Amino acid sequence: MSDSNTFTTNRRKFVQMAGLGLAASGATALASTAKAHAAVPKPPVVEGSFAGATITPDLVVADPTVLPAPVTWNSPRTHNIELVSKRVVSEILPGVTHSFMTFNGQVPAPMIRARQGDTLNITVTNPAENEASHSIDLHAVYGTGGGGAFTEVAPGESKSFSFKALFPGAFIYHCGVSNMDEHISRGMFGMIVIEPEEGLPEVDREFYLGQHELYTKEGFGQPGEATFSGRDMAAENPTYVMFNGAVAPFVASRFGTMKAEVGETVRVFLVSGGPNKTSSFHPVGNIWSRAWPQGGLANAPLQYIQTWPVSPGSAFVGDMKLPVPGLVTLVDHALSRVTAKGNAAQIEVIGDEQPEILDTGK
Ligand SMILES: [Cu+2]
Repeated sequence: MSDSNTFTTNRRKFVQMAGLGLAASGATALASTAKAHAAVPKPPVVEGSFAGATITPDLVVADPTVLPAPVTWNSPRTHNIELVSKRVVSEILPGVTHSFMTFNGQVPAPMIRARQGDTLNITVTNPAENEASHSIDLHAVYGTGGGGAFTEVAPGESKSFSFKALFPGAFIYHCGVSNMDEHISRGMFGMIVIEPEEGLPEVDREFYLGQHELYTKEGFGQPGEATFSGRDMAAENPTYVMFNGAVAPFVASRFGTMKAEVGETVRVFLVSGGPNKTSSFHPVGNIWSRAWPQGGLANAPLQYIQTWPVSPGSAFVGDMKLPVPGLVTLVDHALSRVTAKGNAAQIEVIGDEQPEILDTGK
């Protein structure tokens, strides 16, 4: 089989699996709304300023519903954040693995959430069994390398530093060693949210996603281990463009959709790891009714934005109203990354049809 045939076959399989064809997504939407709909349980509220979890213990795929609860305190606090570098062999697709580099075993790394004026004590630990050095650069920090200059840890080392969060926003944090582009591509990035003193508008649910691209010597979907390709990274020609370290992770046929109810307002936090590609972040079938471009939480949100470019090394916070049932597919609207490189995640909106808003003709 020639390379181009392999590519076409893999691409067709992926699009079918993700339910992303037009007919397929319509059918899925119908099925989801036709079934009896029990209330969608709210994910557990995680107290504290640092939280994450994976879908299953053997995967790096971060559970998008596990993130720290919104800030409720109104005087400065101190937070202790512990980050441990871990190598994890995780499936990108069934039968295709990659040896990811992570903070705390997940992609994206756990969300850190604090309030403007708080103090954060950051500890980075590199277990002795690792081979590479790591560090952390947080874009919420004033100082050389955002922490990268004083947190580089060789295997067996642990280092700590403290900083005061003087400005609000949603920021990336990432490994900052000399070949950081490779380490980020392979999973070492997450989000730190510093809420403004007055907090953020309340919403019904929050979801946390990280987009990054992976460069491999093997083609898309080739079974076995997908090994890292520095050459393709330098050429900025990714094999996979993913959310949370897997191809189309949050669709019915993989780990399940993210779920919400008709009438709710939900917030999506997206951290764009890159290392090189900008995410043209768009909710198919919805609109960002409030959007904080590049994570600029100090500013008034923009309203009714369709697609926002989220640069590598940046973040986005967007709210959506959910007035009708069906599927909202979150994508990078550079659409070949969806049809051929694995980029998609879906929110399933469950509830009664609202024919005065949308009459689907059925
Ligand atoms: Cu690293």
